[in-house]
Amino acid sequence: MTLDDKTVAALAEQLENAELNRAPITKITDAYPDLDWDDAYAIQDEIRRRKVAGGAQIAGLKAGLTSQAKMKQMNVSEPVFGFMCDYGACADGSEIEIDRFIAPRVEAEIAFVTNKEIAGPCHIGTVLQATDFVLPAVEILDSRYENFKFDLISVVADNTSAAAFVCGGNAKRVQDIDLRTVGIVLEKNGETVDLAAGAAVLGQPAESVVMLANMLARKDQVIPAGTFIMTGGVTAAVGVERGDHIAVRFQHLGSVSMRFV
Ligand code: OOG
Ligand code: MG
Repeated sequence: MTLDDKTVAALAEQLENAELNRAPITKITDAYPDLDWDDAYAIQDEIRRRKVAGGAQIAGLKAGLTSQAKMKQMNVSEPVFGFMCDYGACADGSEIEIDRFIAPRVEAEIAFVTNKEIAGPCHIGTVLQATDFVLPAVEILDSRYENFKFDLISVVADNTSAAAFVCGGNAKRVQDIDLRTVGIVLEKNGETVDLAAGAAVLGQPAESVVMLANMLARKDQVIPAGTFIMTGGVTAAVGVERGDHIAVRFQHLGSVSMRFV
């Protein structure tokens, strides 16, 4: 950790204001090149504290940069973790105001909902045993940095670009589906723009939950029972504009769609 509490608080405030005012800022490592992981998560934790103090509820947790496609797209090699707020939840099939965002991108994800506490260090067996069901989702990302110019440390501080999410389709018991071979097709305005299989995420999306639990264990935290977890984009993230219709078709899990207005 290189920052004092005052600087953490100031950077968290800058990032939250960038989100609230849709006014992107330069990546924080420009001003603080020596920031480390602990600094980045301390800033993210402070944003979370501010949100909860302001009346928002935490709707779930997320892992990001868990697929080869995303790691390549972002030129990084390690997953990152963040949280989602209740006000980011959008209904399946709904119209979403594009002006809520700075430069939104969408990506297909498989979400887990737990029914038991998961304490790391753990393994995939622990995660599968504690999973109530899985369901298809789309994450709407929005970086608070200008032109998405960021590095891993900056994106963690910015709550991993979390902005909104849509869940839909059919929930399935995790033991009734082979998540590795689930086919996923991302369509924009009726055209296929990307496709993937569940194995794109760390070989099996449940591994994202393992990594999340293990990361939290280093901070003496657990994944509580009943947690909604987005396991990371299986496809690359695709930019959207006003008028765009997005539909993601998940084999066995139904589809998720939305229109940006
Ligand atoms: C970082 C967030 C990555 C995912 O699922 O890979 C993420 C970004 O691309 O802005 O949520
Ligand atoms: Mg994501």
